[in-house]
Amino acid sequence: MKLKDDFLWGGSIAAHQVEGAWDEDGKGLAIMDLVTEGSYGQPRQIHAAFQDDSRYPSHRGIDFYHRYQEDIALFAEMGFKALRISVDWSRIYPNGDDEKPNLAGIEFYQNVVDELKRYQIEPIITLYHFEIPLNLVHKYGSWKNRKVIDFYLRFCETMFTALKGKVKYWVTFNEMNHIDPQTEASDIFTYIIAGLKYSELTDKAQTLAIIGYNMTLASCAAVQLGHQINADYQIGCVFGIEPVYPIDSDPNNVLKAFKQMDRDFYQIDAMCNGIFPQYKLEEYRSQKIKIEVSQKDAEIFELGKLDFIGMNYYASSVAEYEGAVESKSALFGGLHNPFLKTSKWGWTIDPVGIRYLLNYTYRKYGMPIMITENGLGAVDQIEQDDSIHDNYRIEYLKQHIKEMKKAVELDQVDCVGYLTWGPIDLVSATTGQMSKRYGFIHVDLDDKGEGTLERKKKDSFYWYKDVINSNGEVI
Ligand code: BGP
Repeated sequence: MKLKDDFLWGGSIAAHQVEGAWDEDGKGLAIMDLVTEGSYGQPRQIHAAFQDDSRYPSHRGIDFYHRYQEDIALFAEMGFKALRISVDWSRIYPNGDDEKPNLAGIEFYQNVVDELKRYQIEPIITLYHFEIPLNLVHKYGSWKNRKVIDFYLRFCETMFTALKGKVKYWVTFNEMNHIDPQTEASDIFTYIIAGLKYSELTDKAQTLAIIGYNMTLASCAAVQLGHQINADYQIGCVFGIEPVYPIDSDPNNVLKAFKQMDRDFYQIDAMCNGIFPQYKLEEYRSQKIKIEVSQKDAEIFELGKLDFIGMNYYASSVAEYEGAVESKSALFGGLHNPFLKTSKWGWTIDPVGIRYLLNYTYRKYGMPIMITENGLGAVDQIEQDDSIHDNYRIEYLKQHIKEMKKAVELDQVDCVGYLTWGPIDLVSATTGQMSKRYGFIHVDLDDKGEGTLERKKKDSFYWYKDVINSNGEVI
């Protein structure tokens, strides 16, 4: 098998990390509008109200809201076949529970999509990428409350209808899998995904389980709704998964690694098999967590099966084991894998992991997979002549694309697209920094939020253009 002729090469961005214009044209407040910048090892602060001496990176983003035409022209110059964007829910329903949508918000996304279509770039629309209206958190308690599912579905219906005939690919949620009682939680992680601080949750395990369940249900209901509005819609859900390796060949450690990786898959099981997995309900029962699957819910799971699985891949990790001194995942600089180097932000660099993840997932479900994010956050330097020699980024992407190709060509995995994270420099989700750069296009903006916002092509820009142009033959 070769990469298909219509293989979706491109990139992914998210509204709160690029748009800026946080209070323009009727947009309401969304959760990330109250999160400050942080840095490696220093978490972003989550504020209840704006503080004068603080900076909130989403407010300016990289000003994609006003510069999307310029940015899309640059993506087109690289030959992009697809761009994944997210719709900020708070632009469409400023409070989440409004009676009517904000037409200016809809118009903005229609314009962005039209601009993409002008260049034959396939829009891939994520309906939830860390952007819940703040009012839904304060008034209803976020995803703990099933009413929020109804508000989410109304928002989905508005977008499915508004972009009908223009958009084929949809994503219901980005990385809901990080919310689970079994997964290591931190304030910023639960906040990014659900607008709630982990440390402030009462009955933590029960709450995380309900949020995970409600989001899974919401995703299935959205798939069903989307298919009713247009049977041709291809609707996926995106997961951020790290392959987990055992520390050694002790069978207990191998089993531990398997279990640790597998716990990130229960929602994919539900969405691909059409039934909320029994083993997860048993696990909940054993922990005194109460989750009931009603007959109505069971029907929603059954009728809302995905068309494709989206995978965000950055790093692998090593499973914890009895007696481990360190106890954090590799994403945060935890258990050391002596075979791998890490990025400046402590994320392991593991190209083979992408092949492993693609194989693991495809063998489980036999469903098309799209790599919806992959990339290296690194510090770039601008030379005197304005050039940016980001060969480390090229090297990272090159090795990952090679392994992805092996998964397709040798292992026969049906991988339908490869989107880099941050084809243009943008605000980091976990640290709020600009200096953690992912782009092929440099944006003149620093960690203090200062700069002209001017765009500049890096060496990787020309390299990726050749990759796309040759459909992955010239890497
Ligand atoms: C993924 C998110 C993205 C993006 C990426 C890189 O988990 O879906 O929104 O931010 O991680 O992370 P960061 O921006 O923290 O470097």
